[in-house]
Amino acid sequence: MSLLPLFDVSLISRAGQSAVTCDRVGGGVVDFTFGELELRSNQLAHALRARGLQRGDRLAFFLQNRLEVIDLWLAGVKLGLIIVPVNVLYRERELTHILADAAPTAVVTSGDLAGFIPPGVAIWDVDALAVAASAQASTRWAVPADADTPMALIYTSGTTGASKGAVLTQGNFATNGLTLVTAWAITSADRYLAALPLFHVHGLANGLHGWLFSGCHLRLFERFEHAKAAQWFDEYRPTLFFGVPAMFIRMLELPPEVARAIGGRLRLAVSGSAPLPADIHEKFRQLYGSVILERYGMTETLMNVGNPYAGERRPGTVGLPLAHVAVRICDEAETLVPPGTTGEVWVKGPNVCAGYWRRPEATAAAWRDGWFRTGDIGVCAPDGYITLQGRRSDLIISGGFNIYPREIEELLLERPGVREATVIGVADPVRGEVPVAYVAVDAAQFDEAATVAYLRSQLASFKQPKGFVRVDALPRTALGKVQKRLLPAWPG
Ligand code: MCA
Ligand code: AMP
Repeated sequence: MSLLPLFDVSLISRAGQSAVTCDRVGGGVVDFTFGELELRSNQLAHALRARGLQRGDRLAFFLQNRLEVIDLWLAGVKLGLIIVPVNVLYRERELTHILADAAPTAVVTSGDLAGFIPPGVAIWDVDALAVAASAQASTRWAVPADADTPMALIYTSGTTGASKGAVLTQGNFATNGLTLVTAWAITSADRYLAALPLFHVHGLANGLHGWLFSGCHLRLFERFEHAKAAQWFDEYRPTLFFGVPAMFIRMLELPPEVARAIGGRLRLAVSGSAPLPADIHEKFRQLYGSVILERYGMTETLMNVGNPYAGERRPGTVGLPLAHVAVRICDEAETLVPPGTTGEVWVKGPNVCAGYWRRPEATAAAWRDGWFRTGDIGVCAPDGYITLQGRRSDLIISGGFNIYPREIEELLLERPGVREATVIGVADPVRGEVPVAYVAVDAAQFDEAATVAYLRSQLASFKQPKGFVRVDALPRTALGKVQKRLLPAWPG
C-alpha cells in the first residue's frame, strides 16, 4: 500500500474543499483547498526534479511548521524521495551527525535557521524554492511506489548517544494513518488543531496523515505557545487535538469557563510521546469534561498501543494493541511472560520500520525473529491493558523531546577540568523530566559559565542541564559503572 492513492481521497476527490489554514507572514491567515495543495506539490515536484532529485535521494528539512513542509512531504511522495525531518532545536553537534549520516542532497531551511547548518552541506532556502516552484508546470509527476518504498529517515537517539535514522516506508505511514483514522473515527467533519512539530512522528505520521486520509480541516500553527492556546481554541473550535503531556499540563492553567467551552467542542484529545500522569488525566477531565485518550508509539514503530475510542480510557495506561500490531512482553531471557509480569515490550506489524539507515549491527540488535524490541518496560493486565513502567535505557523525555544522557555526558567530559560527569532526569511539573548534570571537577580549571555556553552551541535547548551538582566522585560499581540511583538528591 503506497501513500499517494490514500492522499488522493483528499487531494483529488475533495479538490474544492478547504484543507488548511495557516498564519500568513506579516499577519493574518491564509487558506488552501486540497486542490491547491495538489497543484503546489506538483509544481514543487517539478522544481525538485529540475534540481536533479530522483527517486531514493534524501532531502532534509530544517523548518518550523509551515505550509511548505506539507508541500515537501507531498512532493517527496510523488517523487519517491526519502525525506529527512530535522528538529529545529538541534544545534551543531546534532546537525553535523545527522546530515553526515543521512547525506541528503540538500537541506531545505529558512533564513533564520540557515546559520546553524554546518559547512559543506547544500542549503536550499525554502522561500526561494517556493518561488522557483511557482514557475513550474502544475501537472502531476508521480513515480511508482509501493509499501516498501522508503519515505523518511527519522533520527532517534540510540543508547550509544549517536542517533540512528529509522527507515520508515510508505507502507508504515499508510498503515499507521489508516489505523488511527479508523480507531479514532476521524472524518471530513473534524477540525484538527496542529501545534505539534512536523519534524517528529507524532505531528507528522499521526497528525498529517490523519488529516490527509480523512479529508478533515487542519489549522496549522508554527509551534505550541501555551499563552495563545485559549485564543486558538476559541477561534478555531477544533474537534481534534493531539499533544504531548506538557501541552495538556499547560492547558490546565486556563480559566474553568474557557476550558469547559473548549472541552464541549473537542471530540477527541490524544496524548502521547511521554507518560501522561494519571492525576493530569483526571484534572483535565474535571476542567474540560473531556477524557484524554493516551496512546503509545515510537519513531521506529509509529503507533503501537492506544486506549479505545469507544470504551474505557484507563488513566496511567496506554491501552490495548492497535489493529495489525502484535505486542508481547518478554523477560531478560527473551521469553514471553504471563499477564501481570513486568518485562520489555516487543512489537511486530506493518507499522514497524525497515531498520536503521546503514547500521546493520544496530538493526540486528533491535530485532528478534521479526519482533522489534522497544526498550520500554511494561506490564499487561489480564484484560489486555498495557502500562508502561520505565525504560531499559536511561532515556530522559522532556516536554515530549528525547534526551540520551550519554550525549551530554560526552560533551561535558571534553570540557577542561571535568574528571567525571553523569546526567540524570529529575521531575519537572510541566515537562515531566529535565536533565541535571553531576560533575566531579578540578575547581581551578572548570568554568561552569563557559561550559553552559558550549553546551548551548552544540545541543538543542531542551538538552541543556537545568543545573550542575558538584560531587567529589561519582558512585560506581566495582566494575566502574556509574550508579545513578546513589547520586545525592537534586537540591533544585
Ligand atoms: C520548543 N521550543 C521551541 C520549539 N519547541 N523553540 C522553537 N521552536 C519550537 N518549535 C523551546 C522553547 O524555545 C523553550 O526553550 C523550550 O522549548 C520550552 O518552550 P515553552 O514555550 O516554555 O514551552 P512549554 O510550555 O514548556 O512546552 C514545550 C512544548 C515542546 C511546546 C510542549 O516541548 C514541544 O513542542 N514538544 C513536542 C515534542 C514532540 O512532538 N515529540 C514527539 C516525538 P528554552 O528552554 O531554551 O527557553 S515523537 C515520539 O515521541 C513518539 C513516536 C510518540 O509516541 O509520539
Ligand atoms: P522516540 O524515540 O522519540 O520515538 O520516543 C519513543 C519513546 O517515547 C517510547 O519508546 C516511549 O519510551 C516514549 N513514549 C511514547 N508514548 C508514550 C506514552 N504514552 N507513555 C509513556 N512513554 C511514551
